[in-house]
Amino acid sequence: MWNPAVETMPREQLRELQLQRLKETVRRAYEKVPFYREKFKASGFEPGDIKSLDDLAHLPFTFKDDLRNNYPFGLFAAPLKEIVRIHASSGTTGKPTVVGYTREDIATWAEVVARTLGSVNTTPDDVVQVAYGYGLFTGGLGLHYGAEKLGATVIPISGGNTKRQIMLMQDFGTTVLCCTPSYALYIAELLRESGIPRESLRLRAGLFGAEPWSENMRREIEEKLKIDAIDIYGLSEIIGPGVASECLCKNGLHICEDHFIPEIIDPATGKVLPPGEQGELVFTTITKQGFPVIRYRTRDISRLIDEPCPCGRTHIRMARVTGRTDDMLIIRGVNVFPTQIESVLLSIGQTEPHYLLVVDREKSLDTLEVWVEVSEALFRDEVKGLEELERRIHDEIESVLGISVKVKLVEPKTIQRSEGKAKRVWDKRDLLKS
Ligand code: DLL
Repeated sequence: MWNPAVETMPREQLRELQLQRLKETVRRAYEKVPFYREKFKASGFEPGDIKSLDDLAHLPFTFKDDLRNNYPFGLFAAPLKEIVRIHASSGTTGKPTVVGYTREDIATWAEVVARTLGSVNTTPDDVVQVAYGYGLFTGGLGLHYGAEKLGATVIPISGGNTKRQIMLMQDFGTTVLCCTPSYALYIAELLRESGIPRESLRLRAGLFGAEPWSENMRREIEEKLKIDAIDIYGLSEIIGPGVASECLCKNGLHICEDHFIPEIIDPATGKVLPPGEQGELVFTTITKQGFPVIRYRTRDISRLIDEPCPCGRTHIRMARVTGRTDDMLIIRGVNVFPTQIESVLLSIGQTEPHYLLVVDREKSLDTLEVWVEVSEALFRDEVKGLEELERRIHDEIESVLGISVKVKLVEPKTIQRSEGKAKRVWDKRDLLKS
């Protein structure tokens, strides 16, 4: 554990710390950011009204659109001369959302990422290969600073060039791999194809996040790479990676509650839901100086787990994110998450872990086609075997989703690989609209 004093802090003490920091943050946002001041005033709220943590629920939400409307620096709470770093996440439409960090924020970020790395017992003896993208995306530099703070040896290779990734993994003795789960599988695949013996690697753990993945995908990665695969979560609007990370119990992600207060709300009504109930994650930063965010609607779907964890950490856990309220597919009125389909595919196990969901509209009726790659051997197999597999996948997906789907088995390497976040959905309905 990187910071046992904080990570195992008694909850009562943690709540006191949160309240004090929340008060400071709300005041800072009110005083420094006109957007928050106007919003608070409109809802009849003054910073002095925060008397307990429960009062947070009276504050208005912040949405991604608020960031866009205040592009680029409108929500910064520090002058640009105090901002030492800017990151941005590419929006699907128009301008990116921009975030800024003061020197103190960068230190906070390194601290929370060091905890993420500490969850797999990373020490200065470890060699950490950061294969998340470096650049405006927070993945690369986020993991980088955390690993350096911890004193590990960092390989800042960024994403892509998989052959080189593997060569350096062998030559430099990488022990901890950081990348998206889909890229981890891609690396595993290339390892197998190149006939590289697993013994030539020292790899023991992987910190995977930035996109939704499933328990079955974890199993697949752990088996193929023979490592502990840990789910790590974060978003640039809050800080980047480091917001939450699983411990080796692999049963929910501990949120760094001394820096971020989580809530789960009903996305339709905005009402706060109790621990255990599924809804949309909302975060409030309580230590950030450059870019404090109050009640940010992440659109990510999860639930909070407030039972004690055997690892000894006292910080609350969030369940693995199953999807988003916005990129959740709605097909003929049914909510469909790509991870549900991924789970079915991986549990059947006769296909490769590469798939694409193709959504279309025929005569105003939504259609869903699931393209899945099969192995070379199976593809060359007799048609009957393929038909049987297709039927089996079809039946299982239909029974899970309750809607009809078409399954198409495709040749190996047909579906585009990703070196960053995987693209699992091709929604042709959008194309029809534009
Ligand atoms: O993806 C930060 C990050 C980098 C997290 C590296 C973990 C590792 P953004 O590009 O702003 O930031 O995207 C944030 O990605 O709202 C989720 O929808 C999704 N996401 C991130 N981690 C997970 C995860 C980075 N472990 C958005 N499981 C978030 C599911 C995740 N979704």
